[in-house]
Amino acid sequence: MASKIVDVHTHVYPPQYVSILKTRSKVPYVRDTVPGQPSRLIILPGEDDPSSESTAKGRPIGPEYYDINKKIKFMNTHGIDISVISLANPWLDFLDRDEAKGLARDVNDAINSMCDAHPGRLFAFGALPLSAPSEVIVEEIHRLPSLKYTRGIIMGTSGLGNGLDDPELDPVYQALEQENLTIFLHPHYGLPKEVFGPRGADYGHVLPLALGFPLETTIAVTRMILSGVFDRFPKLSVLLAHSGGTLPFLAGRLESCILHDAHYSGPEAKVESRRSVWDILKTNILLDAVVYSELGVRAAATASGADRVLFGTDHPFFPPLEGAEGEEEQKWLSVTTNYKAIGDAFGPDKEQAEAVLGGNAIRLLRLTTD
Ligand code: 5CU
Repeated sequence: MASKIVDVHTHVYPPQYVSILKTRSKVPYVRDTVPGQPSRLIILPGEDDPSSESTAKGRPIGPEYYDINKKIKFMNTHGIDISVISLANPWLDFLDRDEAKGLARDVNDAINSMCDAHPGRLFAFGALPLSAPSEVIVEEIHRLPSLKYTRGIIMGTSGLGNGLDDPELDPVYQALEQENLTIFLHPHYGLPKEVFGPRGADYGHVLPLALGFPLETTIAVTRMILSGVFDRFPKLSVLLAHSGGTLPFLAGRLESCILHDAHYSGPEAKVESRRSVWDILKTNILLDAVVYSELGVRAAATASGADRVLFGTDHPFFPPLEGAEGEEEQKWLSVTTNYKAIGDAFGPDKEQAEAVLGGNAIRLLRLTTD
């Protein structure tokens, strides 16, 4: 039997979520700017800053962002058998604490229903009501296994507002570990725009997306490691977007800094049996292969093992610059680049390439329904 191709990094905004974005006047929002042209999706912090001419208008949003049939067409065009769909950023982070619980349930139910409409083709990562009290978050985590297709949750780097090393998150990590739900850790907030300098805006979204996103993920997961999250929750599973940002490359330096820092403090630092960064990478971390280069895929596979790297596309982001609209048959450069990177990284070792393309996801995320 031919091995299956599974996309673990692919997003959707259910229609009720888009309706909320349409009512908003602050980021995140959806705006009709030019009559006859697609609406614009404005989601990133500062993206509506009028002084940043090149990014101020966000990106066009068409049905590929909310119509699940478009996702299936995209999958068919690119030979993808199964997609693990997740709400796109900024998830539910911006909601008031009173709205978060209800919308989390609605969004998670809606995404699960999308999967139900295409049996065997779709699974899901749910979203958490992170602005609600932690009991509410934990309640939603314990409800998720009742949704037939949900295998984990997607979340950003802010946690409850203080990042992922916040001890207040322990009940959340505990519930996720208990329910065997993988965290898909995905960036959104980037880096302060000052680090990109006064000319940053001249380069469009290149600096925030190519560097801000991966560094944000790297810092967030490093804070989890340093604060002992993986020592307290040794079975926690975290899928890092964009091949872990720069973690595979910097893991050695991180481990060395830990070993040489007399001021690395806190109870976690004193535990004799502190788990090394390498151990965590090979036990708790999964890395997607959304890195667009052979070198990046090899680094991911070296750091975490080729049995822990998983193909992804980032659909519907990064469409072809021209001709995307109405051209469902057209293959996307962002996808073909990732396919090629995997093929080149493993060369004649077809087994490893097939595992990264699908086998790993099926095994690690339990992508069967019987
Ligand atoms: O292009 C972008 O801004 C994005 C985004 O916001 N989220 C994502 O997953 N990919 C690209």
